[in-house]
Amino acid sequence: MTELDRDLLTANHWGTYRVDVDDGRVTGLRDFEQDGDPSPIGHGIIDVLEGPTRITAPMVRKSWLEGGPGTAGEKRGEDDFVAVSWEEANRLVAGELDRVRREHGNEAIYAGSYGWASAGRFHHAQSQLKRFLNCIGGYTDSKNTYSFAAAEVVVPRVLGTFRGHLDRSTSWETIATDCDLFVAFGGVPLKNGQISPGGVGAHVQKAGLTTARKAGVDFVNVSPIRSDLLDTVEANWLALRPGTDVALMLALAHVLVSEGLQDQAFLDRYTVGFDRFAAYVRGETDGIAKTPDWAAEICEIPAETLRDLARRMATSRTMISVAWALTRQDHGEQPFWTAITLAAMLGRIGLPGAGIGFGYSAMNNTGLARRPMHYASFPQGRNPVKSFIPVARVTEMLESPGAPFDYDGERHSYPDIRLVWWAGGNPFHHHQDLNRMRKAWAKPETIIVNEWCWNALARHADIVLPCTTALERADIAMSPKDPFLVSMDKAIDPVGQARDDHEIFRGIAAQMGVEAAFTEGRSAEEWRRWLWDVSRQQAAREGVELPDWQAFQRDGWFKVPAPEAPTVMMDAFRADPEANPLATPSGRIEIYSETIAGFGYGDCPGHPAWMEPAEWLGKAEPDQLHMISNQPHNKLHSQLDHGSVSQAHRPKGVEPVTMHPDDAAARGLSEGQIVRIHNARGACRAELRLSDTIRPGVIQIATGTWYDPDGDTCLAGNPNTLTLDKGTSSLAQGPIAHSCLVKVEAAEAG
Ligand SMILES: Nc1nc2c(c(=O)[nH]1)N[C@H]1C(S)=C(S)[C@@H](COP(=O)(O)OP(=O)(O)OC[C@H]3O[C@@H](n4cnc5c(=O)[nH]c(N)nc54)[C@H](O)[C@@H]3O)O[C@H]1N2
Ligand SMILES: Nc1nc2c(c(=O)[nH]1)N[C@H]1C(S)=C(S)[C@@H](COP(=O)(O)OP(=O)(O)OC[C@H]3O[C@@H](n4cnc5c(=O)[nH]c(N)nc54)[C@H](O)[C@@H]3O)O[C@H]1N2
Ligand SMILES: [Mo]
Repeated sequence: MTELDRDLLTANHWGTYRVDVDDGRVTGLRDFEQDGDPSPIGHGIIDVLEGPTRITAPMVRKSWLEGGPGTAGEKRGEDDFVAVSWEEANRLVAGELDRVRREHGNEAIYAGSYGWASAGRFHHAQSQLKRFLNCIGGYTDSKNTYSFAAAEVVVPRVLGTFRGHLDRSTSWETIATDCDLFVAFGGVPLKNGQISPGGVGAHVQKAGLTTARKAGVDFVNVSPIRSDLLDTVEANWLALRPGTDVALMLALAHVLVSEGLQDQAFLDRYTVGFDRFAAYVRGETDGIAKTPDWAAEICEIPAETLRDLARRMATSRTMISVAWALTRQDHGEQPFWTAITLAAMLGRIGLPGAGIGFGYSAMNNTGLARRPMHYASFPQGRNPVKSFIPVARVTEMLESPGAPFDYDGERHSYPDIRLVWWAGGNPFHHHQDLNRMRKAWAKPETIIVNEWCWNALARHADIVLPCTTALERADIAMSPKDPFLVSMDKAIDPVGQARDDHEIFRGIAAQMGVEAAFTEGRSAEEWRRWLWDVSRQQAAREGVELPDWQAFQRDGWFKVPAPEAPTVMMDAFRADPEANPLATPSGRIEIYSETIAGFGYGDCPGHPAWMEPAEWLGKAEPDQLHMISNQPHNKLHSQLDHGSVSQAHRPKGVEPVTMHPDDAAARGLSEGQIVRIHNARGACRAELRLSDTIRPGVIQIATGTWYDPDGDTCLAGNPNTLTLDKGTSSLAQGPIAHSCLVKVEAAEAG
């Protein structure tokens, strides 16, 4: 499409690719030559750009169109859709927005619209949606993420910031040179390193791990799943019960305290509240000493193994790595707080290759040496509406308007939502207890969705506005988390009547008389130039010269030079804690937080503590199993689940579930069989895979399968029919997908 004297490029959260186009159609993607470890995920888009799953015209649910807003919400997901023109769609949407804001106020519009959308800096669906709604009076928003909400709220109380430290994760280089022992809670599964939000130029996670191993680093994989660490790093596997990491870490702390192995000088200089934590560990406050024998009962790792590990950690340069998954469980605030405390006791925070790492397990960018760049974002404007929810409280909000909820020391109440708008996220993927959510989803008067494919979200909407994919529009992949800046070229024309999200909102803005405020008079091309030029100025202030727009377009990509020295998290604080205090009340690491203690929450006390999760193997019925629904290796969440790469792993049309052979034998189940996973909340079908790489008592089924409900059962295998919808605690109210007990039986034939 674009007249360029080079191969076309595209970029997304899973990589950068060259695009082959023939006669107006995308015929293939080729791996980016700068990427030594490319991800296959991208190739899954080719066969679904067109065809029955593509939304090619604005669509309105029949009952809504005939009966108006609020008609037969319970038929969402079952009703037929009627195609309408864009003019008609714009008229319907504008009229309904105007009605809702006049009758109920802008607070009645929920547009938290959580989700990953696409990688481009301009066509970021949420930013487009939020900017548009801010032009017409605002909306109720959401706070925090599904990834690690608990950490986003608790870690700033303990370390002053969470994201600030995450963005300065200690580089893999220093792990190879300065680390002896890498203790990975939740492992470092290579499947996850395929991803980086906003784009990936070159994948480095595998090289980071293998180089460290070659340099002599010993690995410990604390996880119910052995394959959470690459075989070649020869990790020692501690197959704990899910949800019991805090008990295990407390036992390590107990060994350190009782053998006097903690680094008291570090604790004295850099932390507050250690004594109160130590008293709890010794059992002085609750009568329970957190000994290895105590923990062994809870996590089912032998006490002797825990003693040995604690002593090794005390005498080695140790990196404690915690997977984000540990926050997505009941009391998910505690694992990171406990891990930080343990790392402080070892005294190596702020030194190369050691200390604490948040999420080497999660993203390609964790541990990737890169400069701290700042780029321009598409401006969202100001939202005059103050009402919000913690992101994972969406079902409760729809169920209970006006009901109070606690969050981070404050009490708020749920708004009365009449209109929901989602653009660039999929709650029928990400939310827990989908059968419950689906009932609550029937309540709003109108649900509007921008989507490109007929997934469960689109099928459960009233008005579906068909958007383009990245291949149908021009953009820039420019993430401060990756050194590669990539031109996302327009490869083909929009499929059917699909429009870019920006163009969708421009049309509705025009209908409502706010087009000039929405566009500021700039075309899409002019916005891209603006984003580049402002980013270029900001980069210059960091001492990095980005090419001008023409040169960038000519070359297609640019790599920001690597920093001169590797990154070490919290090195400045360590070097001089008085000059570089943390942004906590004490300026130090708060092992005890007066602030949190002051909130008086029974489910989140003033120091890290073990609290039994709502569901775990310690209080399971004999035939119950713990279900881990982790990230899929063959896609990003639900994106491209319908594409060839994802479908190739699902020959029987249902998602595979992994089970230990002993658990299968006890149930008379065998490899390849279709099973039914169920609990009181619902059920899903899955194809059984047997493996001794999973701990007995635990099953693993990836998230991402498109929800396909038949009553309370998902026929395709979406595990969120089973997960529990409850907040981590009154502090963060984060999601807890990983605290979930289920039963498994053979599926009925047919
Ligand atoms: N059980 C369980 N559940 C989980 C998790 C878990 O571990 N276990 N993990 C959680 C986590 S960490 C996360 S981050 C969430 C992820 O949840 P989401 O981010 O909501 O999931 P995605 O499937 O990435 O949703 C992105 C949606 O945007 C659409 N899209 C893509 N490009 C565009 C575009 O240009 N415009 C528009 N309008 N739409 C576009 C896609 O088609 C897709 O429907 O899931 C959470 N849910
Ligand atoms: N391919 C691919 N990569 C992705 C994503 C994707 O959808 N696909 N999603 C991205 C996103 S949005 C996010 S937030 C990150 C998430 O990154 P993570 O949260 O780190 O990813 P998960 O795969 O959910 O979990 C990592 C491992 O933790 C283990 N685990 C689960 N529960 C426990 C527990 O209680 N204790 C211990 N010790 N281990 C446990 C599981 O075995 C799991 O494999 O991944 C990102 N990377
Ligand atoms: Mo996430």
